[in-house]
Amino acid sequence: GNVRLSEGGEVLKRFCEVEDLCLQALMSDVLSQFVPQYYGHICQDGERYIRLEDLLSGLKHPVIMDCKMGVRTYQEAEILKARKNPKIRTDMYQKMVKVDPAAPNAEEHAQTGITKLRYLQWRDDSSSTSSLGFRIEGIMTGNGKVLRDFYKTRTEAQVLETLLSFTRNQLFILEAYKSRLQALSNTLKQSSFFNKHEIIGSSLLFVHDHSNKANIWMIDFGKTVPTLEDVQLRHDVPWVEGNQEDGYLIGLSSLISLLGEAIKR
Ligand code: 4IP
Ligand code: MN
Repeated sequence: GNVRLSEGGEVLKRFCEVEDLCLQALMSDVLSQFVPQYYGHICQDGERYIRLEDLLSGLKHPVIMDCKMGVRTYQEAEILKARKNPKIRTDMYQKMVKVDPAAPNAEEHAQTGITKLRYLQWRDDSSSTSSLGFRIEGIMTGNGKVLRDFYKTRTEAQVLETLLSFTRNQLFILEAYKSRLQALSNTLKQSSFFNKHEIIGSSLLFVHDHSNKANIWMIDFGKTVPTLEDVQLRHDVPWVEGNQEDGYLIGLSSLISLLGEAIKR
């Protein structure tokens, strides 16, 4: 999508101020070891880009999985937009119908449109986001094939099957992923960035290759914002409108326990 390769082990990502501010802050946080190295900006052909470490550099036929973290993937501001000035999106109605023709109600069918909030909530509820606190967004297999059909991967059993096929049941890889997530969990507790940011739509990128290297990185901070009034978030409690909670740690413990299940298999 908005990431493109550049020379010299770097990637360029379309500039986004919200993300840029997060990356700058993260470079001097204990979490920096879980975030791609940030090298500032560059302008090319009149477009501004963020320069980041290429996480795939040096890997042979990497296998990649993107997990979007949190119990919701929309900001609280999206609710206000839907209330004040509901914009009806035909493209989102069409994406919804393609996955589940029965999902729209009579009114939505009649107007062949839905709000972005409605679409994102439906995505969260039909995937594992609302229940497990994360969802699988996409997988790239070693031969470069991209799998994106995880819209209805919702139950623990379905996610577990996907994790097993992604890792091809390789115990060594599953264990490496699990311990990396446990290290992340410990580091998040010490991070001053983490307790003062609402992390929405951010992913964990799982990467392994045939040499048994396996790693996990925090990416995508375009909707990660400092909390209002310096509120400290817990990240492990349910979200109710206004509490700013994102459920990041709910997703992280689900992932750790599912990897534990996969290891037992
Ligand atoms: C996408 O839905 C994702 O939610 C995008 O979020 C979002 O982009 C898109 O909104 C929405 O259509 P699907 O993944 O189901 O296709 P992300 O970029 O975090 O994946 P935003 O703009 O919210 O970042 P629109 O409004 O860009 O269509
Ligand atoms: Mn986006």
